[in-house]
Amino acid sequence: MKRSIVAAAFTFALTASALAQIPNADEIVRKAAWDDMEIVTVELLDHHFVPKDLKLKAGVPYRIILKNTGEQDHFYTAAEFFKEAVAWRKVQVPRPGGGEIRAPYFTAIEAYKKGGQIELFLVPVKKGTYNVVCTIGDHEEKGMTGTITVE
Ligand SMILES: [Cu+2]
Repeated sequence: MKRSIVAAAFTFALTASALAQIPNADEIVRKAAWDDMEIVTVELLDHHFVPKDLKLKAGVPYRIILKNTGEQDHFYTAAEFFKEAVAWRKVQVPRPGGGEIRAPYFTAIEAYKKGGQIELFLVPVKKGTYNVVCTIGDHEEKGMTGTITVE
């Protein structure tokens, strides 16, 4: 009986830490070499992502440009990656006429149809493979899925 309580507590601790945000995200963002950041573009089409499978290096600052070149609005949602694997600097819509948003993490990012562009500034921290999906209507069934792998 006592042993199973310990095991349950241990399992809970593991689960809790597995769901945590990156604890020292602010420091990681502050110390990252943003002048040398890598720039990658992900295209959102009707109905797939290009590239479908994105590979990123842990510890490297990135500007990930999400560009919608389709006829419909699309989400690039990677909930687990966004919340648990990344130190966020910001999300921005470029100049002119854009702006930026800073937050501990984001849960969903949408780029509007025909040229909508939104950019993610982040440092991947936690290695692993994370799912990406467009959550609009039947887009997932039509093929709007992918992965982000942090190596
Ligand atoms: Cu979509």
